[in-house]
Amino acid sequence: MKARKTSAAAGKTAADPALEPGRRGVVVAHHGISVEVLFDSGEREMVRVKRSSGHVVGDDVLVRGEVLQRLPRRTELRRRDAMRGVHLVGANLDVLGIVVAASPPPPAGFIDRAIVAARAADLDPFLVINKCDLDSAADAVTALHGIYAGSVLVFPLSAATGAGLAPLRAFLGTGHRGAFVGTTGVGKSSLLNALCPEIDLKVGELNVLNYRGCNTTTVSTLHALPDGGELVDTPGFQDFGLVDITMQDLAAHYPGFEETRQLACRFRNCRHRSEPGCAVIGLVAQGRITAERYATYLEILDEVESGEVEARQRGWKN
Ligand SMILES: Nc1nc2c(ncn2[C@@H]2O[C@H](COP(=O)(O)OP(=O)(O)O)[C@@H](O)[C@H]2O)c(=O)[nH]1
Ligand SMILES: [Mg+2]
Repeated sequence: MKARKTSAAAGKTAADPALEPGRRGVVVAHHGISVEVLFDSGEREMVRVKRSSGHVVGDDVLVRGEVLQRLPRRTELRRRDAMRGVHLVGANLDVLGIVVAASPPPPAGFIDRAIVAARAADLDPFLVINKCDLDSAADAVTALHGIYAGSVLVFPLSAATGAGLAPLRAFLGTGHRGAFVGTTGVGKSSLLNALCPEIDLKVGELNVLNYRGCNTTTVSTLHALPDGGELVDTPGFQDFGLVDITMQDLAAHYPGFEETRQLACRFRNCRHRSEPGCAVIGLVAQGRITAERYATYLEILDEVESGEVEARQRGWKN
C-alpha cells in the first residue's frame, strides 16, 4: 500500500484540488496520522490526516487532492472509557453485537447499558452468548434468553468450536455493518477471527501496551466479511460507558420496558422511580417486569442522573 505524500513533498500539480470532482470512499482503517480509504472504484490508498481530524472508521469521505472531506454520518457510536474520556468508535454502524460469555456471567447491567447506548445512537443491538461449549452454558443461555429474547436477537454460539456461528454470519450478511462490545475475555477477538479469517487478532491479549505502559495508537479497522456484512474491530471496546444518555433515552430504550411504551404514566417526565401513577411501577407490581430488572434500571438511572448533573455543570462553566 503506498502512502500518499504531503502536497509539499509531492509537488504542486497545475489543477486546483478544490476544483477536482473528488473520489468517494469509506475510511476502512485509522492509524492516527493517516487513514486508509477504500474508494468506490475498489482502489485503496493511505491519506494523511491531522491527529485530531475526527475521522473514524466507517466515515464516508470525498477525497480531492490531499483533502479529505467527511460526508454526513448516518450514525455515530460514542463510548466513555474508565478515565471518563469520550471516544467516537465508529461511524455509520447499523448494528452492535453485545458479547458475553456463558460463564462467567456478565457484570450486572452491562448488557442493559450497551443496549441503551446502541439504541440511543440508532443502532440495532443484538446479543451474542459465547463459550456455549462450556458445560454450564445451557442454564446461562436459558436465563439470558428469558430476559433479552423479547428485546433483541440472541445468538448462542461458540467461537472456539464454530457451533452456532452460521445464524450470526447470515444475519450480518444481510448487509449490516457492526462492531462487538464486551468485557475482556468474553471472546471478542476469537469471534472476529472465526467470522473473518483474514483478521488474525491476538487471542487472550488484555490490551495493547507500549513500553511506557500506555495504550498505543488505537488502530481500528473495518473488515468485509466473506459472507457479506462488515465488522469494525477496535481495541477499545471493553469499557463501554454511557455518553450523554438522558433519562428519557434510558426509559425509552431499557430492555424489558418495551411494553410500557403503550402505557402512559401520569407524569410525562416520569422517571419511573416512585412517582404516583407510574406505568412501570404498575408492571413491576403485577410481576410483568421482574424486581431484578427494575432494580438494574434504577441503578443505571442513578448513573444517568449524575451524568446529567455533570453535563449541566459543564454547561455552566462554558
Ligand atoms: N471455551 C471457550 N473459550 C473461548 C471461546 N472463545 C474464546 N475463548 C477463550 O477465551 C479467552 C479470551 O478470548 P479473547 O478472544 O481474547 O477475548 P476478548 O478479550 O474478548 O478479545 C481465550 O483464552 C480464548 O481461547 C469459546 O467459544 N469457548
Ligand atoms: Mg481481544
